[in-house]
Amino acid sequence: MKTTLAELAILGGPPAFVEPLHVGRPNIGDRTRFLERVGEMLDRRWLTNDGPFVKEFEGRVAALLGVRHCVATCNGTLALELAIRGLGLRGEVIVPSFTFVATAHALQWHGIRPVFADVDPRTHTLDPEQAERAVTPQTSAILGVHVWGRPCAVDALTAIAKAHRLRLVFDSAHAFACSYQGTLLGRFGDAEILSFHATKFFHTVEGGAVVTNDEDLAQRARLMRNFGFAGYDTVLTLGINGKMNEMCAAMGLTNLEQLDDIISTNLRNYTHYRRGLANVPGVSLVTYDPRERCNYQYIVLEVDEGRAGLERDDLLEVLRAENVLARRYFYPGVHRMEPYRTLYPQPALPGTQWLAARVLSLPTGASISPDDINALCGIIALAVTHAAEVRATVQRRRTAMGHPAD
Ligand code: T4K
Repeated sequence: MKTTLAELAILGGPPAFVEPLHVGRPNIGDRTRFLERVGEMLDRRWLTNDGPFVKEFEGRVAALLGVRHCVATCNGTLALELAIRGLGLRGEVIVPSFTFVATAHALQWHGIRPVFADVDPRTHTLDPEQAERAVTPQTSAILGVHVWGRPCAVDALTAIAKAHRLRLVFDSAHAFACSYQGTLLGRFGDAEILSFHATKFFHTVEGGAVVTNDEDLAQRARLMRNFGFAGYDTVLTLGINGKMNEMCAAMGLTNLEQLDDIISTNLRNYTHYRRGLANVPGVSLVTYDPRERCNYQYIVLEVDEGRAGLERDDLLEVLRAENVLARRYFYPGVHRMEPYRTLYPQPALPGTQWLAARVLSLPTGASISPDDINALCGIIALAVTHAAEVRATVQRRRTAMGHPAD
């Protein structure tokens, strides 16, 4: 545990961690069980195309979430695309800019303009009032994102979608096993989409799903996922290859068996971070509502420069020097990325910009121990205690490296 300024790596001390700590280090479930399943798959010689593991996985996810249909896909972005196509979205879709770029890309890829509306900086999710203001005659849907697994204002967005006759989709890439007012997410709006990417607390290596209670949508998504095939030689619609393979489903089934353990580990980590950062001025941990079910997969800080004496980016450099690969999810906001900043005039999104300048995601999951977390929190506390010296050092380094401001 570092206790003096000189020990900080940014001031010349040795890095606290020999191996880098990653934000998205995958959780690996029971290897023996996974390899048994891989063995079964090889023996069966059925590797993809709606195989038995995929069917079992879909059934288990649907049952867990209490939703009628789960259509598993090769990734979350493709699941978004199937929902977009399957629901016939067009024109404009209202979406937050404070999200991973895939949320908007999936729309733009299909010639639909993502219209960015601001988020509520307290919740980090789409502000319903701002979403409603963005409705135009071209709007076909609202696409809300349950950022960090904290649910959007589901009821308010549902009412707006109904009032304007819009489709409502939720990007639940972060929100597997999280609830809204006690009901697990996955059955709200016309559809929700999940990501099971390796960096998610629960993963299938690569994977995703459309979950919905809409029978027609599920049927269309299934068809489109497999080139539109309805039989050996019958193609009913335009389709794509969006299938989940058996290896990924085997990983998913194995990890599902340990879902509760993974969540407990995340909760343990969250509790340690909370304790470790409780008395650090200007550095606050984004909290989760204890009345809701939550996967606790993201540990997110907000850095208030005025109180901490450090900017978020200063802290990022301090941590990187210690071999902690913290991430600025979701900087700078999708509306300030290409192609959106060039293609469309972008509105000022003060809530999004305020957040994008302050947030920092930290490592969690099974690969990080309570001792690691204590050491990491100690580094943050030390940097804030000596904010002026740390800041001066960071600025000198930036100037020496030729980029005075990021
Ligand atoms: N909607 C939302 C709201 C999303 O957050 C995402 C994905 C999507 C939609 C789309 O879902 P998918 O189509 O991806 O299923 C990562 C993930 O790749 C991405 O899935 C995730 N969101 C996003 C928040 O994080 P990057 O570009 O930051 O990944 P990368 O390569 O920088 O990796 C993150 C960290 O994890 C690194 O420090 C390396 C470490 N890592 C990564 C992998 C893959 C490992 O240690 N081992 C690994 O196997 O996007």
